Amino acid sequence: MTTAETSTRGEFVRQPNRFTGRVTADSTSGPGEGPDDQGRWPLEAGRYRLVWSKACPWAHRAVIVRGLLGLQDAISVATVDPIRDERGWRFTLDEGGRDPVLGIGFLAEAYAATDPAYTGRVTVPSLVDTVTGQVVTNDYPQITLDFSTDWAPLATRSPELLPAELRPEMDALIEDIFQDVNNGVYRCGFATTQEAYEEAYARLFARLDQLEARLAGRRFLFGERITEADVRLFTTLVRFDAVYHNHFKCNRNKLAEMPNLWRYARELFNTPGFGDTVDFDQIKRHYYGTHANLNPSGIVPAGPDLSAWTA
Ligand SMILES: N[C@@H](CCC(=O)N[C@@H](CS)C(=O)NCC(=O)O)C(=O)O
Repeated sequence: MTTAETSTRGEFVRQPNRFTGRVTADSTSGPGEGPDDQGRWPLEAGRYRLVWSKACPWAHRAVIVRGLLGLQDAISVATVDPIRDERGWRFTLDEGGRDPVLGIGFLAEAYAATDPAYTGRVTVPSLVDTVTGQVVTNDYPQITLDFSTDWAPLATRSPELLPAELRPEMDALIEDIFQDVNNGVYRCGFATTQEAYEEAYARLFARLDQLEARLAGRRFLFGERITEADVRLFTTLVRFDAVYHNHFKCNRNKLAEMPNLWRYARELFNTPGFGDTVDFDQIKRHYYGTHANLNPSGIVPAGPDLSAWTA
């Protein structure tokens, strides 16, 4: 299948993020006002709503970071149905099929309220302003960085997910993890030529081998402390055996066959804020039920046995 996100070589090329607003402490707008002349929305507890799907790794990372930083009272969360219909992400898990705060049935309504001409994919995570109903941002890499920095005045915990002294090395590592692992599994699954698939597969497993070696001498990616990089790697690893190994043909081996990565992923899973945000049922139903080109029957595999995550 060829889409707007397929290159002529059959590679999956992810669309850019349309909305890149920022909520900042130095916005000159007052409470309830829109962005200032530099596009900065005012920081306000309870004003913005994070729309996520439990299935989505990009949205999942935002929910984990929100929890680790203790931003639950500052940023509310709306959960969409893991299965989209032809109008996209929908609030069918909520009473009456509407988000109780935003009052909309589809995330696309917030996109239309922000940019009526928008024709791209409507994506989670999206941070939506409850005052205007507009999308502030769907820029998933920036959202978690902002939670650690701009949102710090409202955070009730301070785990230091982005220690300044680690930033240069961490920024390089999270870029490698994004290209080859987070997005790499999608590049395997959505490739439309053998060549593009094999290239993505080789890069994915070369990177996982490198991370496996890195974790031989480290508890987490940067030693004893959990950082943003761990959150980003975790959301792909936790979906690996349940979905990517089979559905996206990332099948050189399972995560459970890479001892250091497996030990690491399970330790994170059993850390408060990680495993308690994982819903394997919604993850599996989303992927296997959504990509009809990859899984025309829509049948959701019964396995694998996921009990080892909590053992
Ligand atoms: N905003 C990013 C990443 C977020 C993303 O792709 N989220 C997925 C779920 S994992 C989504 O919302 N997909 C909606 C769609 O494909 O229509 C993008 O546009 O690529």
